[in-house]
Amino acid sequence: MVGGGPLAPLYDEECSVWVPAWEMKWGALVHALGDSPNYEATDAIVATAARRGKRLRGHTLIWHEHLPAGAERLSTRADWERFVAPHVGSVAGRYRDAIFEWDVVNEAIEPNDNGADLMRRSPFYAMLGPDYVSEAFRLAAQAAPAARLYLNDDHVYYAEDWQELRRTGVLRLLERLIAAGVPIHGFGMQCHLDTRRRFDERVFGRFVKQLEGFGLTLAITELDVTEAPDAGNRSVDERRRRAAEEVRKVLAVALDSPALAGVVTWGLSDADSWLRHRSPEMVTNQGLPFDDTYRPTPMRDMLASLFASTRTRHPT
Ligand code: 9MR
Repeated sequence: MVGGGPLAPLYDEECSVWVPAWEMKWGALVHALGDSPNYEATDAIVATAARRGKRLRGHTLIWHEHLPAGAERLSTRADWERFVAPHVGSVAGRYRDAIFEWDVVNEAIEPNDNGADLMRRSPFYAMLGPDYVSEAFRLAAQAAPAARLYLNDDHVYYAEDWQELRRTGVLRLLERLIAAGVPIHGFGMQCHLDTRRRFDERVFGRFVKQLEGFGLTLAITELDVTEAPDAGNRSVDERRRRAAEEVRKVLAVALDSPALAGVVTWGLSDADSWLRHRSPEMVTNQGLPFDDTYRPTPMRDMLASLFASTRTRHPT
């Protein structure tokens, strides 16, 4: 959540934590494989955050999207040693004192790729198999020993079977990492919510308890709501209220957990939301705490009242 224009005062007033949604990704730092990284934008973000007294989440060291040109073809351990390990070490190391927590690996789970381990078949998987995750966490811990290190993923909070399978994938991976003594501190739950899905607080509550049982913290890392495809003839006000209610259902359960470490929305204003660009029916989506003219929506008030009413003392 970093930018200028009308958003700048909102970033200041509304947020204690900032996350660059774009600039720290590998493909943003390195245009084509073999180029040296360009840290101009990220250095500027780090400097602004320090000046404004904001803490920075790092997003993300390893992701199968937004790669440098050519990286989709990487497939051997030698490729990992030559390209990926130096990337993780240099970004995490450069910002070791500036970034308090990192999404080290983003979106590692993909049951649709049909692996028995439910993991995504990405170039990283091709290079090291499932061990790429533990390698990445070890490299990040070496380079940034004080940072809290997260596995980040999505679609693990609704009751549908396909989300249950994703929960199983996440829990199995976390279990393996913890058993192997990998330096991991938390699970980041993106929370791209969707009013078309079925929420069951018992199902989600059980998953949160399982994460707690691992001794990990939980962060909500990319909160927003898809509601437009389900909008019917409702007024915009009504649609915003529904989006706020979607947030309430999920966050009430998460905020009840002593493991919850923080909540981050994916952008502040609908005008700048990635959701608006997903399909023609999404161009009027109402899914963030500020509307197109940067006025607060019911979601903003809902978040404020949820935060005010939580009795949990959260660790970060
Ligand atoms: O919102 C982000 C968009 O601006 C970028 O173009 C895109 C590619 O870098 O990434 C979007 O953020 C994604 C996040 O990094 C991971 N989870 C899904 C988000 C939406 O696609």
